[in-house]
Amino acid sequence: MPTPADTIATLQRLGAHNYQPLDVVLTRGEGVWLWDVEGNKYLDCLSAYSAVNQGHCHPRILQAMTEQAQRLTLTSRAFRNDQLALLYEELAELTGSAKILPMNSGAEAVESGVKAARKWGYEERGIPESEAEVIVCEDNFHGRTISIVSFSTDPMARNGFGPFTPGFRVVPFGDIDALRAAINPKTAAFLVEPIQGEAGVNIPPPGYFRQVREVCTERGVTLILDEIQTGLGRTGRLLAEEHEGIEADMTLVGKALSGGFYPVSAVLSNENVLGVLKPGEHGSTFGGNPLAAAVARTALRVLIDEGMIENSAALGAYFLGRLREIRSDKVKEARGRGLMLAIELEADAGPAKAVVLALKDRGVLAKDTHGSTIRISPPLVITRDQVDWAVEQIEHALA
Ligand code: IF1
Repeated sequence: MPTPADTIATLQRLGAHNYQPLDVVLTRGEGVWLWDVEGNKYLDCLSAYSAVNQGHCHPRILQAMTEQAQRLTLTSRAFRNDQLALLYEELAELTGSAKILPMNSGAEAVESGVKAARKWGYEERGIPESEAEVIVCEDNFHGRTISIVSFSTDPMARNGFGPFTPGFRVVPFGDIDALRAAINPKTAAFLVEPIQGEAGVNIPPPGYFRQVREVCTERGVTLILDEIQTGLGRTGRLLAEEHEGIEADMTLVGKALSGGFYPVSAVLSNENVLGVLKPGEHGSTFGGNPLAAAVARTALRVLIDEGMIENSAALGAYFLGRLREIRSDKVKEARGRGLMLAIELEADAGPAKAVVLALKDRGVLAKDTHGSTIRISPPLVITRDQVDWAVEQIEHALA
């Protein structure tokens, strides 16, 4: 059995160094808990960036996966299968979508949404061919493909990967006047996260999205909400857009759509935007496969059946309240919605990474972002006692 040091050495030797992970070698997960190869137990406060909302290795999703895996895993979309229609019905009923495009990774859902919105712009809005513009926000994070990093404002995500895909315009997040000014006859869509996750859990001013909805409706711009991280219960509602009382024209989901068992994502839209895609114009080898569909259906079911969304709202409010009670001159602000939380440290409090490392030593796994912010996003099945314990560890780690 290799030692953790051997494992880490092999990962460093043979793996591309596109991550700098914590030196914890995990081997088992159950609910909110993770164990490393030395038997140490951790409370997961990242949930694989919100892909494990249902808790690690949820037994009902595991059962759905193993049963389907013994029957049929992949046919390609050249043929039909008996699981995909069932997933479509579940998603359409839960989200009110009229058309669905199943993909695999979140980035693929983003790319597919932008492709459909551009084509819709040419065919339905008369935008001159190859001149469509998509408006995005500063500090956005939508994935890692070349077109997606083409509109990133993070040098680390872009440097060295040019030349970049044209046709994107950047506006400040939360600034409705900037959005209004950016919209022009070539604007096909506005792509935005309801809450910016990687940017450090940036919540827009109240009413911003209601105004966004009005402006996009008024000017005939497709509103694409990227709910790949905020969706599926993370913010205390099935979709974060519900907090704003609006409905997107196109919604992107992924991550927890499979409960962390399998890459599954989807583009959800009204009739007309996805309606522009004709046979042979878009596709994916694994997109919409029966195994992904069976897993995703159960992942959605357990979110609803086991009250995880309500728990996210209640325990998120409780967790945020407890975080705000912490008396530490290091803490600038605690913020969040549902169980999508963050602690921002004062500029002179030293790197958030130091607190993350101290948390690891106390049995809590969390992630820092942008140097001074610690992301806190446990699985939605967390209990009050576990929140209390986590807050205690956070207080000690800060001290
Ligand atoms: C990494 C960040 C989070 C996403 C939103 C699309 C995607 C993501 C709102 C693409 C993915 C992941 C990617 C992963 C770490 C993580 C992340 F730090 F990178 F930014 F969550 F905040 N839209 N986010 O958050 O989905 O293709 O990855 O399935 O790249 O390190 P994907």
